[in-house]
Amino acid sequence: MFDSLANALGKAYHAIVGQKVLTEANVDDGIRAVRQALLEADVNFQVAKEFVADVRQRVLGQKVISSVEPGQQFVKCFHDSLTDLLGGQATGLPIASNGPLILMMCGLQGSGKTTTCAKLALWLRKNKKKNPRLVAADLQRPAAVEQLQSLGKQLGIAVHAEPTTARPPEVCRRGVEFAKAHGHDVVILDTAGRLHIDELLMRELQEVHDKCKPHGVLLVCDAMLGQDAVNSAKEFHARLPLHGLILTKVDGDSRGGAALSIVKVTGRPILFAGVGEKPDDLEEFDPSRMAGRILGMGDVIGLVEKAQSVIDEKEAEQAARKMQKGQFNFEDFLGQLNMIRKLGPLKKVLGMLPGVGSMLKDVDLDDKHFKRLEAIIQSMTVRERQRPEVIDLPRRRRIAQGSGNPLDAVNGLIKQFKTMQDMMKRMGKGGGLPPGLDGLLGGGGGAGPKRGGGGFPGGFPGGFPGGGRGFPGGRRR
Ligand SMILES: Nc1nc2c(ncn2[C@@H]2O[C@H](COP(=O)(O)OP(=O)(O)OP(=O)(O)O)[C@@H](O)[C@H]2O)c(=O)[nH]1
Ligand SMILES: [Mg+2]
Repeated sequence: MFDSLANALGKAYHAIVGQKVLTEANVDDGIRAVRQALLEADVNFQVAKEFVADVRQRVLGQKVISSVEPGQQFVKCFHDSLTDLLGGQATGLPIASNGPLILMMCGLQGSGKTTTCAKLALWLRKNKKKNPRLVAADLQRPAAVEQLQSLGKQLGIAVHAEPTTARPPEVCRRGVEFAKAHGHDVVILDTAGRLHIDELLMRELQEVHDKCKPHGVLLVCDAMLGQDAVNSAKEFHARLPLHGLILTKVDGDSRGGAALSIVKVTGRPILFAGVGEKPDDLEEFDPSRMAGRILGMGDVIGLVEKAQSVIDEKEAEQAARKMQKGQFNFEDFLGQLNMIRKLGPLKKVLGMLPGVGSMLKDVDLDDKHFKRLEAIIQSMTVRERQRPEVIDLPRRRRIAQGSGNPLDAVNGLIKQFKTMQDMMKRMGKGGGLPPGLDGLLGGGGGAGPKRGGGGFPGGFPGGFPGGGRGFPGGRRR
């Protein structure tokens, strides 16, 4: 997602990171590189132009803070402009004051409406404890009704469907009535797609709108269409009052042009992003977080949220306490490894950490590697795990043999563990966080690869837990 943009922007700000002072000349060099990166990412020309003017003004207009490097200041301005471009604050769904919340989906053919209806229903059930009902109002495309029904069945979400001879506005109206009568608190209307904005279907949408009075019309846009998605969104908005946008197929969009232009062009916020074909591949869209991701600063909040959902808080807190006292041992380490494993494919998780992306190419941290670490720890006796300092050479040899690993691997793990222990002790004494983790806490927005470099590999496996509630020894967000 946004890979090429992130790379190009990375180059742009690296031109400035490391400069002793910010002058108009070197700012302009950086700005030129940014403009180039945006245009290559298929960002609307006008939007790119205004954006760089905004960054420039912010950079040159700010006071020079002596304790902050110019490069970091530049990144901060850049991040703020990008956040504004993406909509500033995160916008939620509308609120229904009485009766069920009625959401109407619309969009071009194949943009992902039906899939997104199901994803959103699932998201609302999981995150907002809602009891949604879907309404199959696409009677245009054969099999559209079955598609929604089958998704509903798979996810255990109720679907209102009628014979294809019915009229969509009537189906929607009855769907809403039915939902009210059966205690559903959300109704999502899946309307027919169109190749482009045509009169007949537009009128149908307006009729659905008049009959059902939805609290929000959500336009589903395929990010991979780039500027075409932006243009059609503009046209839709001229015909129907949009509450917001849902950008789909963001996973397949390495350029990011649509995401970066659509809010500015339509004046409507992006609420959610579809990041895959599976029902739970839907993310709430947060401009600041997305800006951080694009800048390669890591999606810190995303990581913390994800961690919260899978990490056993009690266990994590216990581990954090032990760490602070310098009592962290291999058994705790194993527990931590397992928690991290639960966070999903490792690289994806690590990719969310500031500065880690660039480190990954040198550090072999795939799941296989973790399995190996696990095998080594499991070949230790209980005493060895609890008191790592007793592991002398003969023991190391035995552990290597027992776990089917070379001695080097055992030595490497023990060394890494010791580094980590030292670091934890320092953190416990209030000595501040290692550079990588400092960035993880959003310290000043300047945690580019430059500063993040030293945090891993020692820091992450141990430094992370406490997960749910802030990090040991660290500031809270
Ligand atoms: N990779 C990826 N694929 C997606 C995403 N959202 C939808 N799709 C795929 O896009 C295709 C079209 O999705 P639908 O939900 O049927 O689109 P639609 O807008 O309802 O299509 P019509 O009803 O024909 O207008 C399907 O193959 C989906 O799996 C996404 O976020 N990422
Ligand atoms: Mg559909």
